[in-house]
Amino acid sequence: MDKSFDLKGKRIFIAGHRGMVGSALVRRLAGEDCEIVTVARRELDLLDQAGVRRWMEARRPDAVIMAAAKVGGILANDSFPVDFLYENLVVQTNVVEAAFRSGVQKLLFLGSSCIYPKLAPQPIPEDALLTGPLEPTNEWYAVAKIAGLKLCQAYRRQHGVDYISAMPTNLYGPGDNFDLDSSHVVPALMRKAHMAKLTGQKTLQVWGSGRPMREFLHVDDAADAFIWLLKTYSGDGHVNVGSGEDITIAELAGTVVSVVGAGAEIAFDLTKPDGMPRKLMDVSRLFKTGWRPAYSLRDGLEQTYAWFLDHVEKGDIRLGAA
Ligand code: GFB
Repeated sequence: MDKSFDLKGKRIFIAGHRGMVGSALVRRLAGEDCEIVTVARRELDLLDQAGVRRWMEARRPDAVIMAAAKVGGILANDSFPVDFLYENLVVQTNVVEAAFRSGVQKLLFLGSSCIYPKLAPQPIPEDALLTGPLEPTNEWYAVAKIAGLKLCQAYRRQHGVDYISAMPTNLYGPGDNFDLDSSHVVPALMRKAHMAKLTGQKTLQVWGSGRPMREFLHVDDAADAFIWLLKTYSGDGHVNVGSGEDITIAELAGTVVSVVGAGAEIAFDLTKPDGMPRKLMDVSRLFKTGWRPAYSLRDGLEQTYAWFLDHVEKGDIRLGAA
């Protein structure tokens, strides 16, 4: 099978274009000679199977990128298991099935590094999937994402369509969710450090022990990798997308405090969960193709903090208590 998918003149539907990943895909695709197709949530509810089928049949994109998902940090995942399992299962199934019915030949499904077992070998190779129990704080989301990548694999096997999957590591960047109850660690620590700077607060609360290790990738790098895979990859197996480097949460907190310019000391809140001890992905499958991220973590955090300040000033992000 010819592996290349030329974007020239193609109509590419980005499901979830308002989210952090979807909006990065819109920015990335703006530089390509293709038509970006999106739909507002008020016009189409992706939970509505009949509506998704009708919309897809009417718009008939050439390719689909499935970036719509119910996402959140460790506490949100742990607190709302139904939302993370049900919404993701339904939305992804509706989009993938409707894409197939309307003749879409190329589809990229986006998952997450949390699909891997809690105690997977590090760095985690793609074939560690389904070799052990999942991390309990995010198993609901993980089960949905595993079902999504398997669905794409199944369509590929049964119907010969070029449906592929990418598993990104922990992403951060412009458009992230900065709400402390539902966000991931980077926006949470950035907001807390910013508040500490404003108020002169002496300590910054970091959830858990600070010992878990995480791999971070700027969302613009992730979007670049996704488009690279869309254009060049065609295979049954999913592909890990990461930076290939990880750090402890304590180190991350120190870097965020320094980027923000806050003087606060770091304190650990042991009543909050650590989650996966480590989830560094083996990115050799991706890196062998020649792709590399552009941002260092420090540069990415600085760029994200500048975006955060801009949106605080515009009033899009409202700061309450830290
Ligand atoms: O980013 P995060 O919420 O998600 O948390 P996961 C990463 C680590 O940072 C955990 C710690 O060890 C948290 O305890 N942490 C420290 C904090 N301070 C904070 C804080 O203020 N807020 C948050 N949120 N964390 C998610 C999964 O796991 O990873 C999702 O729940 C998804 O399903 C995502 O897969 C990529 O990395 O633990």
